[in-house]
Amino acid sequence: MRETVKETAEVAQTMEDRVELLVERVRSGEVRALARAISLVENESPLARPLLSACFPFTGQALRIGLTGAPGAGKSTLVDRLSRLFRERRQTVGIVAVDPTSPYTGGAILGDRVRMKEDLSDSGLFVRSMATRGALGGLARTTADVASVIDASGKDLILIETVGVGQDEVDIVRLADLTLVVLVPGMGDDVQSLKAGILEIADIFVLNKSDREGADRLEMEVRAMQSLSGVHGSWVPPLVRTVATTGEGIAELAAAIDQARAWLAVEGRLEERRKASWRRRIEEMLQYELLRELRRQGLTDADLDAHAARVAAKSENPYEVAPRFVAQALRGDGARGEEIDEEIHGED
Ligand SMILES: Nc1nc2c(ncn2[C@@H]2O[C@H](COP(=O)(O)OP(=O)(O)OP(=O)(O)O)[C@@H](O)[C@H]2O)c(=O)[nH]1
Ligand SMILES: [Mg+2]
Repeated sequence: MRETVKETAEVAQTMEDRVELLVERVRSGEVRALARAISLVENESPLARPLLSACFPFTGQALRIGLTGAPGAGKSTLVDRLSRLFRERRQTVGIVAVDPTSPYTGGAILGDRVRMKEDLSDSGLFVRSMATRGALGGLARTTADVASVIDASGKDLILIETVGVGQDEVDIVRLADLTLVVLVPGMGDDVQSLKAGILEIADIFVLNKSDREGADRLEMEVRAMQSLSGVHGSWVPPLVRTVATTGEGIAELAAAIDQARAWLAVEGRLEERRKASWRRRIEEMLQYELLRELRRQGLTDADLDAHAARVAAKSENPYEVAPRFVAQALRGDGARGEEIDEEIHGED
């Protein structure tokens, strides 16, 4: 009954009022409102941008911790353990798990392996698994925005789990304040085969499954490699051995996180990181907004396909087409494919 009244009222309100109301509910800790707000962001609803804009003033409080590592390294188990420990300390926690989606089948490869379970009795813990459907603006951007909404809900910590396989994942961890790279023994030359980018962003190395054979060797390899990097200035990424399934080493890992947090808190280091992250994000936002504006002016996927076909056939020059699109978007006079065709091909 109450819900019906509320919803009827919502429909009658302007978009701004609806967004404002939703943000209020998110901030008051209403789990359903938070889930709904995230869905709006994930689905790129027209409400997403005003919603994110309204959330923005309330963000920046949470510490964002990214966890990355090979499939099955134990990231979810670690996140589960860590979040329980943080909750015991009365810290509120948000969890975002990014499941990679096969670009070929559109199905989640690892979807059912996420082990974190939302404790429904605990309002201080919020878990969201992101289905990655190859959204328009890129996975990293959507993940950042989802984290912002959770941030606005007042969580102290946000744990972002992502499988470290490609550039997208590097981008995702780059939006974290602090990055944990999870390694496991017995995966052959796995230290060597790890992407350089992933290693550079590691603030803490977690050697999980250290109950397995090869943990000593892995530790030696990481230490050897570490001495070559030194990208973090005065911070030497510690190496923490864990057995996520039993909880061994989790207290040490939390202590390492505390130390990293303390290190970040001085000399404007956290601000510096966030500034770098925003620099990238603003650029991405500009790209996204430009494409959005072109689409709003009528540019369709079919138009883009047609241009791609002509460019591939060498009958059109992309270095002429792209700047013309941009110029038209800025003039706001409609960047339809045909108009550009006319401009390019009309005279002959
Ligand atoms: N022996 C051992 N097994 C572990 C440990 N940590 C996790 N596992 C097991 O490893 C498997 C994968 O764990 P997950 O936590 O799902 O790993 P993940 O990295 O989140 O996996 P994806 O999200 O699918 O990439 C599970 O069967 C866990 O029980 C550990 O420290 N030791
Ligand atoms: Mg997982």
